[in-house]
Amino acid sequence: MIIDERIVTEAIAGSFFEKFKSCIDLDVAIVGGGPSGLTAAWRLARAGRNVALFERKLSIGGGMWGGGMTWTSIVVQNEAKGILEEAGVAVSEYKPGYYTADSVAATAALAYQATKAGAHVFNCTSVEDVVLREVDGVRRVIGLVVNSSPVEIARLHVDPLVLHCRYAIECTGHDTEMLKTLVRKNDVKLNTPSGVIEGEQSMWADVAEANTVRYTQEVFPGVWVAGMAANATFGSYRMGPIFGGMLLSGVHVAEAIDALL
Ligand code: 48H
Repeated sequence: MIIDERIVTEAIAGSFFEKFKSCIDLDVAIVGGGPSGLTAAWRLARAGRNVALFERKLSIGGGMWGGGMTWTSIVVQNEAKGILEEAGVAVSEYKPGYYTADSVAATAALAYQATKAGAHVFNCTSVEDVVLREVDGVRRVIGLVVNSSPVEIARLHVDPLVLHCRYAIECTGHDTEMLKTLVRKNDVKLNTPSGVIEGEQSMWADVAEANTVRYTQEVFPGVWVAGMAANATFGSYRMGPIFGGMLLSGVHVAEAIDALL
């Protein structure tokens, strides 16, 4: 076979822009490709929803690749073990209720399941703003403003593009970056005790793990928070390298939004 470079170029441009065009009107847009975002993308795509995930970095996976302190093992508790197993990851019991898994295998498996189920993943793409509109008298986020991460990193003055979505999920982890932008640029009140982002507290794994799921909520019309961002938004604790809460939060947000759609 003789390889024609022009066909390679045309194939990449054609297939990418087909994918991008199919995401201009999404059911769900996920911001951040860590474990919570990937799990939500997997479950929503599997439920037949048109879902896209936007990740700033070249690699999706967020904080899961490195396990604890770069030691590539993660821990999940009883309640979340089945999610990893369903994704095809081998888990082994360390002590009753505590399971370990290879962090690289777990991250790769979640990414594989999400893309295999049909989630559209855009790596190297930063969400830099939201689209806020009044719908039936209520202000609501109805879309995302996205840009190429290299543009953002090089601080080039290049305008972004815009996608609409019925729901957005804030999965940017500790930084709650998308929510911070929503609050900074607009006079809005969140569904938190103070009406703003409460901020993350120091380590308390037990409470934090339960709270990650408890605080996986719609925090503003059209915006759900999941994973570490849910904890940080509602003023809960960090939990270290136990990842069950992230996975359970991803499942929970997917089921809740799927039920609303
Ligand atoms: C596009 C963005 C943007 C943006 C950020 O941090 P993550 O892994 O998030 P979670 O919540 O799925 O998992 C949290 C977990 O990794 C963790 O940090 C834990 C358990 N910590 C406990 C502790 O005690 O420290 O992933 C968030 C992703 C990252 O990949 C970012 O690059 C990405 O979001 N991101 N993507 N547009 N504006 N901001």
